[in-house]
Amino acid sequence: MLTFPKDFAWGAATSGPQSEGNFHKPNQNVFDYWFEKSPDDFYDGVGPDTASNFYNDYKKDIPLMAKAGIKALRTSIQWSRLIKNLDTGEVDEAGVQFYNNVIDCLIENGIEPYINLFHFDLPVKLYQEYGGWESKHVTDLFAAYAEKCFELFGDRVKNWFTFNEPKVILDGEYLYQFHYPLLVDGPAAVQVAYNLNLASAKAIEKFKIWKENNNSDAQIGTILNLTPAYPATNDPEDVKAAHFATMWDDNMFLDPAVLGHFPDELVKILDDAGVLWESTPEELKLIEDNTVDVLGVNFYHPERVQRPSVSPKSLQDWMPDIYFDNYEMPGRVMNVDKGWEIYPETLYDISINLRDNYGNIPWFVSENGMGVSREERFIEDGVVQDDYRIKFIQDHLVQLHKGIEAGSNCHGYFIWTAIDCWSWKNAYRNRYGLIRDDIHTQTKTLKKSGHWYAELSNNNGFE
Ligand code: BGP
Repeated sequence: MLTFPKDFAWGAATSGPQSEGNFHKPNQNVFDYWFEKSPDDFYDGVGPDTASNFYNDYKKDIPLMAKAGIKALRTSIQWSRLIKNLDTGEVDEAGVQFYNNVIDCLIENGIEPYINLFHFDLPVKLYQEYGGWESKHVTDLFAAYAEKCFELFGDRVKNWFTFNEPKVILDGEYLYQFHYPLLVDGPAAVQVAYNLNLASAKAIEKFKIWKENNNSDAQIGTILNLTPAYPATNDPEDVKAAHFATMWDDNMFLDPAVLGHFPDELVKILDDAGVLWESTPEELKLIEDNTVDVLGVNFYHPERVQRPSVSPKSLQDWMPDIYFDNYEMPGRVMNVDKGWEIYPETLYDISINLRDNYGNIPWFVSENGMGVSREERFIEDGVVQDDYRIKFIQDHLVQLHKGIEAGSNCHGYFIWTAIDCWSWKNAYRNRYGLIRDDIHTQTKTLKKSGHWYAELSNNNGFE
């Protein structure tokens, strides 16, 4: 039996834009806007409007989550739905009511709410009017929105998070064109990275004041997708490339969030390349003073990296691609449907890295999961027989447990996701849920993994 520490949180993660659907919309977010403009960019032409219908179904969905053993749910508030006037911060009453209902319903069902404030869903107006995350004004608006959330829901929410996967915002929106506005602009991506760190610190500053004034014992963190890079060979050029990739993909957010400063080496490289962000000493001090209490780690796959093949001269502008290339390691185990490598050992490496280099910060796995297409193939007796997902979770938990035994301060595991949900661009192609959603009828049923997860969570471990 592999037993986890007492009070280990067995959870699931989702997000507002991917689950709620059919929401009364005081504002559009970038995904609403993009889908309306170009439905063909989305798999099967399916957009975020329906998602898994959580807005209408939460009263049925939440008890089902409890049945799958989920004791904590990480979801997000949509800025575009909660705030009616994005400049003044005036709230939308229907939005406030909905999030109040959800939080209450979770608590009534014995599920601890973990609330994240931003899951890629920028209100499109803030992009169109101010340039989105390139603008420092938007970082102030974000902090004001965060403060509003603490005031509205802080009497019941004890676990807050500023951002989900800020690195994906750069990758998707400013470098590799998989999220709106589909730009290719390396220098802007660098500024956005800085501004997202700044926005997180500003929200944490507001949180601390709110916490003090309200005598609260809540905590705040951020959620990072860590993808440590392993070099293709021991050749110093490959090792150097992997070192840069880890700094760029992980440490650019991990270091400021936990240690309060950017990695000196990365700052020097960006400065030498003439693309370093604009910062002020006051902002850097704010980042230093407002580190996280807790870290959420989304882990899906590591990176395999080799020396770069791109010559800087072949690019019009600076891109991180001049420092490293991805490497398709022969023989690696792949989730073919999603195209991601499966290598649970990295979770152990992350545990040890956080223990040794980040002050053994309290952390939890805030997302980990397996996306599989056409799961109806595996239905028997009305239940998806997803043994592959159970094995995937077990293999990752073995490595996590090893990390905890070695002293890493991990206190939870959150599967992505509770109920099959809508995914950015992929729509419903890859399903991740412990609970199947028949999207034609919005009928939701536990998969085999849902029944198994309930046992796991009730036993605090597995045989
Ligand atoms: C993470 C995101 C989630 C979720 C998940 C699965 O990066 O935080 O929002 O979507 O990945 O990825 P996908 O839905 O693209 O298969």
